[in-house]
Amino acid sequence: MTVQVVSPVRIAVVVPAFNEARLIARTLQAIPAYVSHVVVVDDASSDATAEAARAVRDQRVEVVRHPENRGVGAAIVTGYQAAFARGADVCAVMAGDGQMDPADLRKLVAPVITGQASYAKGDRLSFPDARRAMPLTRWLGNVVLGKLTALAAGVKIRDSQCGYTALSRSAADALPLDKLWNRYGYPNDLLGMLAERKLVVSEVVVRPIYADEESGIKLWHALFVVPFVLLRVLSRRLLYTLRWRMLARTERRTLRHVETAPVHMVAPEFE
Ligand SMILES: Nc1nc2c(ncn2[C@@H]2O[C@H](COP(=O)(O)OP(=O)(O)OP(=O)(O)O)[C@@H](O)[C@H]2O)c(=O)[nH]1
Ligand SMILES: [Mg+2]
Repeated sequence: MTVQVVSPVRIAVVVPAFNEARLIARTLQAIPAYVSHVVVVDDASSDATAEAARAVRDQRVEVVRHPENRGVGAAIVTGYQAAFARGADVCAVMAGDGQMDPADLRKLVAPVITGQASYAKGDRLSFPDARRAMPLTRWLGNVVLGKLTALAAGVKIRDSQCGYTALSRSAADALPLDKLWNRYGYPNDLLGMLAERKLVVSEVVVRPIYADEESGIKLWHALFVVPFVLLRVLSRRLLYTLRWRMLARTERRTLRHVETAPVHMVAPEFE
């Protein structure tokens, strides 16, 4: 008789946190029990974010602190590295300001666990009555940036700016995460990297939560920073396509050369 041992999928959650002492405990306490590991990345907060996270006294929670503020993108990469090094199969990201509904986590990680997608991304814009659940400027900005990101990266995506995501270990291994855009704009850069490598991205409808948190996003991020990242994504994509075309042409030429070259059918020792 053969005994098959099936090990459970290990789901980790990365929580980027910058000055979230007020909301971090509430965020961590709501993380579902099936999550095996939680990495809080305190990005040199000037408040007691790290202490508040440790005070939750949850054995799953590990707090990593950047000595200097490096940005939310860099914090997430630090979190991915720690989570995958601890053996996670799938790593989700939940912000430290309680804006992600833990009830949505299960359906977010599902396509990654089943192998249907390498990356799953929350889509708040398709949530019923999203327009009213989100502040008008956020909703409008997200609609526009979603469309621009879909064009620049060549990926079918609606809510490019949603930070509620899940990434597979194999996709993390395939991506140059050390080159990811460090600050706001990182989700657009990441989508570009995934699309370039033809890794499947799926969107999952999640509930938008806007309550008593404070946003670090400013208008100039939407007007200048994200568009700059999108130009970067687009130029990388064009370069990548060009390189492949040139490679394919060189290969075709080599093949033609081989086909037209005289073929020696007689082995040298019989000549
Ligand atoms: N580690 C780290 N986290 C950051 C930094 N800036 C923001 N964050 C965290 O990233 C998460 C999202 O940041 P927000 O500024 O709320 O942005 P958002 O939630 O995408 O945007 P809103 O829809 O406006 O709330 C929060 O948990 C922040 O604490 C940073 O410089 N470093
Ligand atoms: Mg927020």
